Amino acid sequence: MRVATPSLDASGLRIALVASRFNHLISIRLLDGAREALLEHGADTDDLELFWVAGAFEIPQAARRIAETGRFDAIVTLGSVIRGGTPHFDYVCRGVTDGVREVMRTSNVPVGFGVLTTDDIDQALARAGGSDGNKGGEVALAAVEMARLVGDLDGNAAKAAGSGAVAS
Ligand code: INI
Repeated sequence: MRVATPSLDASGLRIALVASRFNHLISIRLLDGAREALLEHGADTDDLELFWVAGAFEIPQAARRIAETGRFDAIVTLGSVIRGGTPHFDYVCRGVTDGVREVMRTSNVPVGFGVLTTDDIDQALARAGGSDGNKGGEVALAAVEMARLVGDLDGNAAKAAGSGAVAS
């Protein structure tokens, strides 16, 4: 059986990061986690490009246009939606999750979903480099793994590097 082994090798991959300015304090921590994980896994800083948007609701449109440029192998979305006293939280959460899923479904570019949806700021801080780790890093590596998988399925040897076939 051919097994496409997962690869977290980010070398040579062009990766776009889309970050929300809303709850900026959380976004910059997620961004630090994502950048650190990508560089640790071989990404070149010149291959990373950061796009700021106003809020999480804007992330899907930015991700869609970034995917359409054809310039990137993966997209990492970063932000946080923190529950307030109104249903607005639910609409923004639904907008960003449905929107990002749609970009993944309709484009060939993997999109890492790094938008935290939490009840309060402490839960967000815990997941943005605090006691629960840094979701920015985890999401960035998930996007790298998907970019390698897509490269493998596309028969793109350069993009599939590292996700070689092994017999088992
Ligand atoms: N945007 C966020 O990224 N996080 C939030 O918690 C949030 N809340 O709570 O309102 C938020 N709202 C702004 C929204 O994403 C859009 O930027 C705005 O509606 C303009 O389109």
